[in-house]
Order: sequence, then structure tokens, then C-alpha cells
Amino acid sequence: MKLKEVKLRHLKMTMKAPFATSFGSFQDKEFILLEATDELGNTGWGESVAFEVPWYNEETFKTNWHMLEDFLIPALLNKEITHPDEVNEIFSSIRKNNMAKSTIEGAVWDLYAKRNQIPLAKALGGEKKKIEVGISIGIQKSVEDLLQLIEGYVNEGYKRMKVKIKPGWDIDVMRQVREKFPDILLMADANSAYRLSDIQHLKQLDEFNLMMIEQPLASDDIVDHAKLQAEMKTPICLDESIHSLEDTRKAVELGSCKIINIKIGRVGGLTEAKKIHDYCQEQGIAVWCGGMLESGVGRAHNVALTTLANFIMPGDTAGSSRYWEKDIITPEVVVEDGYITVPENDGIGYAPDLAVIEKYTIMEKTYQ
Ligand code: OSB
Ligand code: MG
Repeated sequence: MKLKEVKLRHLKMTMKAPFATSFGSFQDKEFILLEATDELGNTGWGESVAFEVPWYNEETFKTNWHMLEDFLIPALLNKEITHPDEVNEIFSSIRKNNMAKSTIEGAVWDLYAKRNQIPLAKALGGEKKKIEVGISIGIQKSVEDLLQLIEGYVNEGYKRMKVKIKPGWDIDVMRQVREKFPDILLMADANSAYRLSDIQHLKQLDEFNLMMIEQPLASDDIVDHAKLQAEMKTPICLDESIHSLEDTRKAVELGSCKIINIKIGRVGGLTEAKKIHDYCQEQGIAVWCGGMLESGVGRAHNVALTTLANFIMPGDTAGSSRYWEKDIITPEVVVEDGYITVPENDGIGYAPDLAVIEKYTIMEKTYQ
């Protein structure tokens, strides 16, 4: 297959409510949607998960646009590609910029599955017919607000509650959540808000029977996480620190974590995500699929990836309606009793709705 045309669109969508983490708060989401057309006229879709501001990592949607326009699209246009795994190799001389790479790699995977007339999940080797999902809850104004939100999500059927924490919104909050909901699957995500010197403070979380604590320490660390994990009963899950299979191997060998959050964009695409999944499966390390407040296109890729067997913990892929009044795909991603039914249509399995996409588009550019 050959890419004959790539269209980049800059979209702006507004979330129903602000989402607050230890590093900042989001409500307007500006991002890039990529549409690739092959020589037969099929179209494949990818979403950049980079935000406007480099809070979560160093990439932004503008750095992604630059990388795509100046390096990544030119490297793929008109090149014969037999399998999407080749994209990783073609990009190997370009350092980092994983979210930019993943944007176009995802579209190539979608095209590959559509040309083979199979769902993306099947192209990846996934077999689950439905996937279990949890929900990530941002920092709230009060504990009462948080408890009320959790109650609503429990009633909707979400399988696991993830609560964002930061210094001043942590031990006491988790204690109150656990007291009110003694039996739910519960975890905390710190987004790198602590240092190893906070070890005695963090160890207090051990009383709350949490599934895990996600990324307590620095976003580029795996050494201090190993020291912390040796002292804590609660399993550590790494998010920001893991960019590749190599990072995963080093973290597992060091004992920096017991669980890995796989985000397709953070690791540079589905090929690398699958490699990390396979390695963790061999090592007995659980994985789950993280989220980046995606629109329907990114959400669809997450659903497909989560069908792989070692995604044994509920992911953050909530339904479209959790964030959007109107998502850009038909049908929208729907969660029923905590499960998403994996679509059986070819490729990503949800159809991008061009009329809706147009409404959210600020700028677009086509490359041939
Ligand atoms: O750390 O997983 C994270 C949102 C933005 C940036 C980082 C993270 C998150 C989430 C929400 O936790 C995941 C989602 O619901 O898409
Ligand atoms: Mg996280």
C-alpha cells in the first residue's frame, strides 16, 4: 500500500467539564486529526494526543504538526508499505516525538485493517469481544463533590475508579473515598506530583487497598520509583516514564513498577504498544490502556488495543459522552455496565463524521 495524500486538521473541542490534574486543568481541547488516503482511495484515521501545553510531556499539538509536516509525512508519502510495523523502522532515525509518530502510524494501521477487511482489533491480534473500562476523575473543589461523582460512575457501571491526587489532595481524600466505597476497585494517579523524600507520606496510601498508585514520582524517573516500590505495599504503575519497550524492560528489571499503563501516543504507536504488551505478558506484569481525553478516533484505537489478552485491568477509555456533547464518530463509543462492545466493522470500526469534524476544524492542510 502507498499513502497518496495526508490531510491534517486542527480541531478544537470543548469538554463538558474541566479536567484537573496535579499539573494543570483542561477544558478546551485543541488537537490534530490525521486522514490518510491510499492509492485505492481508502482512508485511515489517526489522532494526535498531544495537548496545547507541554504539561504531561514535552510535545504539543503544534510540535506534532511541525514533525508531521516537515519529517513524518514526507517519509511515508508514496512509499510502498506492506505492514504497519514498517512505519516504526522508517521513523527510527527520527528521535522521540512519539505522539507525532503515533498520529500517522495509527492511520496506517487503520488503512491496513480496512484493506484486509478486518477490524483493527483483529489486525493487532486482539480477541476480546468486549472490554472492561474504568474512569479517571480529576481533582475536585471538595471531597463531597468527588464522592458524589464516584457514586454516579459506580451506578453507571464503571469497573474501576481512578482518583487524581496531589499534595494537599491525597491521603485524607482517599481515606474518605475508601470509607464510603469499601468494595470498589480504586486507584490514585499523582502525575509526578511527589519526590522520593515524600516516602513516609505516600506509604500512608497502603491502608486503602488501592489497586495501584500511578506515576507518583518524576516523569523521567525509574530509579527512585524502584526505591519507593521496595518500601510500599501498593503496586506502582508507571505512565509518564515509559516511552518504549526498552524503558519497560529497564523498569521491570529494576523493580520500578508492577503494572504498566500503555498509552499508544506516549510509546510512538500501536506497533510499540503491542511489543510492550507482549513483553509484559511474558514477564507477568499487568497492563491497562490509559487515556488522553481523546476524541472518538483516538478512543477507537484504544478500544482496539485493549482487546489484546494481557490488558487484564480496566482502562481509562470511558464512553464518548463522558467528555463530549457530540463526538466526531458514528456510532459514538458507548459504555454499558462498564463494558464497551468492540466494533466488528473494518478498521477502527467507528466512522468519522465529516460534518461534525468540519464544525470543530480551525484549520486544515493537505499534503501530496
Ligand atoms: O495521567 O492518565 C493520565 C488525562 C490527561 C493527561 C494525563 C492523564 C489523564 C487522565 C484521563 O487520567 C484519561 C482519560 O480519561 O482519557
Ligand atoms: Mg496517568
